[in-house]
Amino acid sequence: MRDAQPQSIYLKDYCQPEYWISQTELTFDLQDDATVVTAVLTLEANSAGAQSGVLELHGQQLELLGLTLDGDVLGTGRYTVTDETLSITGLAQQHFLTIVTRIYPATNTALEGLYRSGGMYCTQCEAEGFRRITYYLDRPDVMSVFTTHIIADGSRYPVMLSNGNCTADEMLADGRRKVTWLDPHRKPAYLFALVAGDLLNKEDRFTTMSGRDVTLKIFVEPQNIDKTDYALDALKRSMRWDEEVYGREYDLDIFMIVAVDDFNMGAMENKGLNIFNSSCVLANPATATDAAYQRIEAIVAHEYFHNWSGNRVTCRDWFQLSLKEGFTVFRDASFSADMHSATVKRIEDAKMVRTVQFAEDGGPMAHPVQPDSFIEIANFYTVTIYEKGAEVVGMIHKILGAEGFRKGSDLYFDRHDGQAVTIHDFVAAMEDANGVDLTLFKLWYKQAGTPVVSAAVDYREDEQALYLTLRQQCPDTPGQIGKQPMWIPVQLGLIAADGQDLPVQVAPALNTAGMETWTSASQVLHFTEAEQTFVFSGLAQPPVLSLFRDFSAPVKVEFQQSPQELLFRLQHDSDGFNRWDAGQRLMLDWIDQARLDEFELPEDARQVMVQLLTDETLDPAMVSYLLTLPSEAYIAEFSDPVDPHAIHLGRKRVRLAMAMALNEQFAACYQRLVSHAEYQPEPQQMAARTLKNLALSYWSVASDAGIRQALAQFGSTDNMTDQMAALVALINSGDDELAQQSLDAFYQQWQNDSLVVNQWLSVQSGSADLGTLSRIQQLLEHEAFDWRNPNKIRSVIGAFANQALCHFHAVDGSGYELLADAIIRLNATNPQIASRLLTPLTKWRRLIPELSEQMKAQLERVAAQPDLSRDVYEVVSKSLA
Ligand code: 0A1
Ligand code: ZN
Repeated sequence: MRDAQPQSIYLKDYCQPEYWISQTELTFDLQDDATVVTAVLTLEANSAGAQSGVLELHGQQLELLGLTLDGDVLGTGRYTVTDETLSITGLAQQHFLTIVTRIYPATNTALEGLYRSGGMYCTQCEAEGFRRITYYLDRPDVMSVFTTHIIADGSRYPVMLSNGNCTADEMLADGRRKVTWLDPHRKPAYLFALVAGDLLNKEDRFTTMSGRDVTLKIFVEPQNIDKTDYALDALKRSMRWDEEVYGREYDLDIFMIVAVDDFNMGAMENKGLNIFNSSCVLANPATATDAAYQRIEAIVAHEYFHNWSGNRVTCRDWFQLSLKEGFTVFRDASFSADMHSATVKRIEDAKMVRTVQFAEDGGPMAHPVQPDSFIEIANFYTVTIYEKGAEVVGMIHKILGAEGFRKGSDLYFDRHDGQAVTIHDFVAAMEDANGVDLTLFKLWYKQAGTPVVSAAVDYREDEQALYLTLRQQCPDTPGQIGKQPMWIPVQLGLIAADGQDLPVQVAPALNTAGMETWTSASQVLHFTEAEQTFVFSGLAQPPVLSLFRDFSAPVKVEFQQSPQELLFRLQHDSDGFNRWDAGQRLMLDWIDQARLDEFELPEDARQVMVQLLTDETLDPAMVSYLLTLPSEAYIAEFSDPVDPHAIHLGRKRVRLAMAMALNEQFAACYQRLVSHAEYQPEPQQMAARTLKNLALSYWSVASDAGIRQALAQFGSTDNMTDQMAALVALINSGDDELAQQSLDAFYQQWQNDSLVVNQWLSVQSGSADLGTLSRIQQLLEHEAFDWRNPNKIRSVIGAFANQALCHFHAVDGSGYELLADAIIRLNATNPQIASRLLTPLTKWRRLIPELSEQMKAQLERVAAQPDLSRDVYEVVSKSLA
């Protein structure tokens, strides 16, 4: 909690520490009421640091029990303790410092540092949690070799884990057990981890490309032991992929994953000991949906890939967070693309960027991929750092090509192995390995906001040429007024009237930045100025332009195309991403029209959709995406001002119109895709289920036969993908009694499986039909709800505020009030979760006035609370500024 106004920290103020910590030896004495931590630090003066002889260590919520320097107790005159620091004066070049602290894991509800989850102990140290364990230089540029001793009652905590390799396991005289782990790799404190509990594990092995035999283990609470196979398989596939695609292999003899129920985020890449939110690792066919399986695969890969992009090469300071996160998201996205459909993965990612990241970039928390200041770093684990950061790395990949990018990543890893570096170092490796100058490109890291690119075309019959004029402009964002033009890679194609791609010939030498204007193989234009005209020649007919294929840059595009051209591209564009994009634009237009009046599906569109639904040669996952309406949140990003009720109405009408016009085809498509094969979480089956269940959702909107089919599927299936899809269809049926009966049956069946209960909570809380205020209030009182568990909070309050938009935006402001109440409550117990829940309220300026004012009033109410955490204070104060 804060005592004074929280202060910003600035990138420009970075300086190296005065001391390094070469060795860190920790002893954890896990007792019932408290844990005593003894830290022995080997301090060495940094010749490049200031030479004041003062060491200022970070520490929070610690009880200091003892302090010795080189074996002598430190006199009180030599050190000062504040709420957040321990300062020691009069130090020389080298010392052994021993610090004894007491901490209280059982009452740690913030879930940072060492805490208890169920019957186990676990840690979360990124970004600044280690300072809740002992006094330390808790900053990522201080890297140390860690030895960890864990002492506990061996019968209650038979499993005791930390980073690295287990080097000793002994019984103490008092009957307790002491286990020792040594991690030979130097690492910052944020990668430290400890786990102790009564856990079971599933084990496997992996042989690396150089022949190292690695033991793989996933630790879980006993009831979850049948849910580890998929993650273990995903881990092995990730390890092989990183060897094949990046030439990176694993570097310890053991790699462990632990599943915990109480976790603020998805997972954490602690060296050799990844800790996962149980929802991001545990799965079996009966309890996890296909979407959950894919999420697990992606997160297992993400955390594993961090072993190189994050751990071997880490961040100098937290302003460089995207160095590891943007790059690692790019890596896990490429992995998922290789495992499933690359186009579908691209669509998924673009949806996320357009819906969530563009919103952040256009709101009060907008920040560059490399921020230049923050109040609370935990607030900067954002879609901008992660997803936009990944897009920026992806643009470098587009510019350099796969081979050039690999040369750059090899140089980066080799040059900086074992170091804590900056985003600048990453880009420099890419430049040096390829002989290119990316100075202009680096603006993507520095400038916040989403560039808007407008395009105008002029076909000149006499020249048989198409003139394409592009203009770019990036809006002002908090603290950044007047942006410079950026280097935007524009991948494009020209389509002939028969639907085939035309050869693209561009007039040369219209470009800067030392790149060829046109890379014909990748068909990427380099658009680097505020306005540029590109001329395409040899065109006997005016072509249809397909711009920003493969979502080649995270920009907003203003380019008028007629409904006929959009429909044509939905049918013929050779770029799968742009087929989808054309369809979405068309649907956005329909939804816009349908806000005002009843809607009927145009006949030409109906015909194209019939074709899609009946062509069995198409990838069913792709067909499903092409026929899925944009979400209300996606539509909101294309609306100004945002009227959530009009969006809801428009979307509902279009959905009904599509369902009615294609009822027969949806029914037939469903029947065709019903399978009696045993469930497997593998790509082809997943793709078929995606389309089958989309068909069911439309079918059941328009006819009783569809509802009957949903009911049959609900009661007969052996897998959660089909059961959940059926449940959603029944909820959307409009028959409240049927919806409630189905929900009751579902709860009856799954009440003992906490992860399934979370799905049960969120399917109601996020529902446009059911997610009313009174239901949310009931769920908050339900036996299954727990204010200490972030997954439960996300399943009820998060789902409500982010998905059940027509209820959250209730005109009387009651939805906003409920959210603000939750935030105020959580501010005191779990500030990170409280702060994350604030996101929907940060959008108040974009709403229609009657809603905007009510939302603002709730933000003001939060702002007026005493004892705001730094996390909540930062978001609220920036939102109201
Ligand atoms: N580095 C992790 C994400 C993470 C960040 C912060 C956490 O606690 C505050 C936990 C996890 C990742 O990228 O997966
Ligand atoms: Zn990460």
